[in-house]
Amino acid sequence: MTDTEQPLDLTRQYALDRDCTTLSRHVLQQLHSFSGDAQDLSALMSRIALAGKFIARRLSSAGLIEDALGFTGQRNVQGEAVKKMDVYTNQVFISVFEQSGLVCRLASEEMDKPYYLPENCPVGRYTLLYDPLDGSSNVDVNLNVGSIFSIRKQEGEDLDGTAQDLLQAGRKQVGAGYILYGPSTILVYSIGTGVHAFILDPSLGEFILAQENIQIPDHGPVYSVNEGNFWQWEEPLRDYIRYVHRHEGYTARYGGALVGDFHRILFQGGVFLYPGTIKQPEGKLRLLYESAPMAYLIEQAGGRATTGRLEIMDVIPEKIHARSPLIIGSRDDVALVESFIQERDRE
Ligand code: AHM
Ligand code: MG
Repeated sequence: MTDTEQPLDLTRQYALDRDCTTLSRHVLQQLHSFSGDAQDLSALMSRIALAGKFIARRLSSAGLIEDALGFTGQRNVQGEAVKKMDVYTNQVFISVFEQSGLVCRLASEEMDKPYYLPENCPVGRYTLLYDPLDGSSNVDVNLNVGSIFSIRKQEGEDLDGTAQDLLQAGRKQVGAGYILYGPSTILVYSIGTGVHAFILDPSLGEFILAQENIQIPDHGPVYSVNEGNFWQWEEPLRDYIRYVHRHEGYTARYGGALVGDFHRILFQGGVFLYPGTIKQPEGKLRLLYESAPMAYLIEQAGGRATTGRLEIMDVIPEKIHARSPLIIGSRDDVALVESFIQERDRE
C-alpha cells in the first residue's frame, strides 16, 4: 500500500439519511398527500415489495430447496412450459393481496383468467397486472430474473367476470414497475412522478431509496436483441442490425430477461428490441404484463417505446394475453430503428 492509499473500511455503511426513505414513505411524499387514495397506493406498493422480498428470499437459495427449480410438466394458457418457480411466484402475489382490501382483481401472465378477490371489493378499486417471473429461462442457471407489475383502476363492476375494462391503452396505468433479482434486489417504480429505484437491504428487510428521478440518456451504445431470430424478422429490422454492425460505437448485450436488459438500458442508454417474427408477428412479449408497464416507465424516464409503427402506450389489446412487438429505450436509438421501418413502409 502506498502512502496515499487509505485502508479499506469494511464496516462503513451508507449514510443515515438514506436509511430513512422507505418505499411506502416515498409514495406518500411523491403524492404530497396523506389522503385515503394516497394511503392505498402506498399500501399497494408495500404489498408488491413484500412479494418481491418473498421471491428474492426463495431465489437466493432455490438450488438448495427441494422441488424449487425445474418444470412442472404443465403448459400455461399461452402454450409455454411452466416452471415450478413460475407457479410459486404467481402464488406469492395472490397471497400478499388476499385480505388486503387493496385490489379486486389480479391478472397475470401465468393465469388463464383474472383472479378475483371478492373479499377486497368494493373497497379495493385497483387491479394489479403482473409477470411474476420474467425471464424464467434464466432461473435454473442462477442468472437474473425479475417481476413486472402494472397498476390500473378498475372501471365499472365487471359483473360478467370478463375484465373488459382492462382492454384499454397503457395510458390508463396509474403506476408500473419491476423488481430485478440480481446481485442485489432492486425495485424500480413510477406512479407518474418520475422513475425511482430502491435496493433491498436484506439485513433490514426493507427497500431503501437508492436513486430518484432516473432519466435515460438520449442515446446509448447498447442494442439488446435476440439475434438468433435475425432471419425471422422483417427486412427493416435486419437493416437496422446491419447498420449497427457497420458503425462504431455500438455494442450488443442480451441477457434473456427483459427486466435485466431493460434495467441496463434505463441507466446507460440504448435500445431493447423484441420484434415480431414470421411465426409470431406480434412478437413474444405480452402487452399488459410486460410491454405496457415498461413503456410507462421509459416515458417517465424521458425515453420511448414503440411497436415500430405505434407508441406502445397507445396500443389497445384485443385480449388480456395479447402480445406486441417492442422497441424501447433512448429517444434517439428508438428513432433510428423506427427510421428503417418507416423508410420501408414508404417504398
Ligand atoms: P417469460 O416472461 O415467459 O420469461 O418470457 C419473456 C422473456 C423476456 O424476459 C425476454 O426478453 C424474452 O422472453 C427472451 O426471449 P428469447 O428467449 O426468445 O430471446
Ligand atoms: Mg416475461
